[in-house]
Amino acid sequence: MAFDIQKIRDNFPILKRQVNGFPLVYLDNAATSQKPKAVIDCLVNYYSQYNANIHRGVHTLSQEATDAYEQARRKVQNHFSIAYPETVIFTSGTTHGINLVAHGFTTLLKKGEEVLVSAMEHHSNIVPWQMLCEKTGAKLKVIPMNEQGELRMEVYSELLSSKTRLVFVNHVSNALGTINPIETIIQKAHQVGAAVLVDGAQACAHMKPNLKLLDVDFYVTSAHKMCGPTGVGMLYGKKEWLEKLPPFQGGGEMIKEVTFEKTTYAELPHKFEAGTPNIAGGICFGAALDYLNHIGFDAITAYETELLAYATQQLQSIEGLKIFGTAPQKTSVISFNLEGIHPYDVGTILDKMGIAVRTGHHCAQPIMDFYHIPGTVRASFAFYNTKEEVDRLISAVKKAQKMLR
Ligand code: C6P
Repeated sequence: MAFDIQKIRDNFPILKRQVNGFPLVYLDNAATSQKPKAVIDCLVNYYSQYNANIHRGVHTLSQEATDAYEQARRKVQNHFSIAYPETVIFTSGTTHGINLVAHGFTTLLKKGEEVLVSAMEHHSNIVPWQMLCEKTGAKLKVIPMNEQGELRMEVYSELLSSKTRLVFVNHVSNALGTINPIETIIQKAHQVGAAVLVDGAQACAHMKPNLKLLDVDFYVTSAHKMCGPTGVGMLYGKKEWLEKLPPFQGGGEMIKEVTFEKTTYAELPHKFEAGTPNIAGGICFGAALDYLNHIGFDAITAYETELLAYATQQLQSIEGLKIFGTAPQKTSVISFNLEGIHPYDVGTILDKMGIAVRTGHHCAQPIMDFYHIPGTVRASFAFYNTKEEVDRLISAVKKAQKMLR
């Protein structure tokens, strides 16, 4: 499909909205993406045509829902080049996936062993591991970053040792946009026998990771950042790991047999999918992947790269504006501050002009501490944003600067 931006924008009903008397400019895509009609229709169709619980009923609706849910699992499997469908675990999102793995390692990690986390993680990829270390007595060490917002790979190599059991790192930083060299990170970790969990929450809207090639141990992401519904996501784990980890939650669906004396657990993926899942979410995650693949990730990446270059150049031309996160390998995320002005005030004024950005620490406080700032204004672009919208941002930022100085 040729990249026809107007046609693409027409797929997103929300982009026709007015906010505070202005046409909406939605630049908070890293928080959550907007939803195309294909995904909205998928949700409406599920609830109006075949809403039923899955894996349980013999009746037609239940079978239709089960088939659609399992078909969505296959779509996720194919999209991420995963070898076995049962290694795709549906979760409620990235946070759930990370907590599931961290919980599993309470039985596998020992006192004195080490886990490495990068300095640019979202709190979701810090706090569960801190909790794990508290429970097990393992030690958490930090892979530092440099001023540009890149990981210091030479220090990473020094930190790795025979004591390292796990490394967790994001594929893309939500606050800086940095694309981390996860191929090298995974290879080096494997050389010392450590497993790697990659947080792909911010990557999957911009690229299509091939998990087979990456040889990653665990990969987690959220559907809502990639045009899908909220409350659903994916945990991929290598089969041998998922078989080793204990279940995260107990309940219906995850058992083989229950007696008061002993319970045995179901096979993968059900062992990790206790209770009624987000059925509509899972099915329409599949619809979101179909939609993105129809546009094609080569086209998405090329378009977003151009948009990022244009927005960066325009923002840099504003005197007193500083960009945080200047790594050469970046997705279309720009964090910035205006000298002497609090990011919250900038965000509030932009909203008055119909422009949605995120302000604050972006659930990545260690990054803000590194730069000695309370937070940033973050403009995050998707393939449905335009150069005209960048221009609206630039003129609004200039206006805010004048008003607040
Ligand atoms: N970041 C942002 O505005 P959930 O909430 O589970 O779908 O995703 C959590 C998460 C984990 N890792 C990274 C790198 C993330 O960016 C996020 C979510 C949003 O940056 C909301 S805080």
